[in-house]
Amino acid sequence: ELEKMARRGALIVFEGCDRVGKSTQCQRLVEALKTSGRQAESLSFPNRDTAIGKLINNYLNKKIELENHSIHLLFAANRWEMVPQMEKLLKSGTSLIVDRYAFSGVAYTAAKKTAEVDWCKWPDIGLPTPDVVFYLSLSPEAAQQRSMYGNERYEKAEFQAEVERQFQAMKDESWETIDASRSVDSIHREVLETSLRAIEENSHKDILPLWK
Ligand code: 2DT
Ligand code: MG
Repeated sequence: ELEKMARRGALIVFEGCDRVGKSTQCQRLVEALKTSGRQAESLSFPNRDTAIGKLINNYLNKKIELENHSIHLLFAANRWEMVPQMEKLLKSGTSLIVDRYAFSGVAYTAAKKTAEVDWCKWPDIGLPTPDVVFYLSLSPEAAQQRSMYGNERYEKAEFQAEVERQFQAMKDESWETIDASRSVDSIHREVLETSLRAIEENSHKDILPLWK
């Protein structure tokens, strides 16, 4: 019976501080899945291409200032505006490989200490729940040594250390924590194996609402 039902794609999320290798691993994973004949697409948040995303981009580039709660809600809105497209792709059997998601939203705002974690989670309640969250963990010192942080907002060692603490407090046993000091190839092999398993295991399961 199950075999006759359409198989959905998996929602696979990468989280972590800046410079831990999320984007590299996203790219490698999408390529590997496609090469193996599976449908896969990448997506990153913030999605700077939309009207809301352009506002967020101006904030990150320090062209504009926004109040902390206000920018938090824009990041969440920037996820919600992508949900119809995400659901359509997942239902059609395409796996989505996502660079940052609601967990970044919570960690970065909570690190500012102007809003409680529960408040930070609220606007993202009900988003599609990821099938896998890969948490790339690296000490802020090691991240900083990889290359100089750029000029964007948040790219400061002290703030990154607080973001890392927020992620550590938020993560649960369902997350796949990865020591991001390992080589790109060795991380990729582990990520691919876990992702292939998740694609198989979740293909006939419903997508549940996040944090409900
Ligand atoms: P990138 O460097 O990955 O483009 O991220 N951020 C991101 C938030 O503060 N809230 C969010 O909801 C998301 C998705 C993390 C740009 C910066 O935006 C931060 C770094
Ligand atoms: Mg960045």
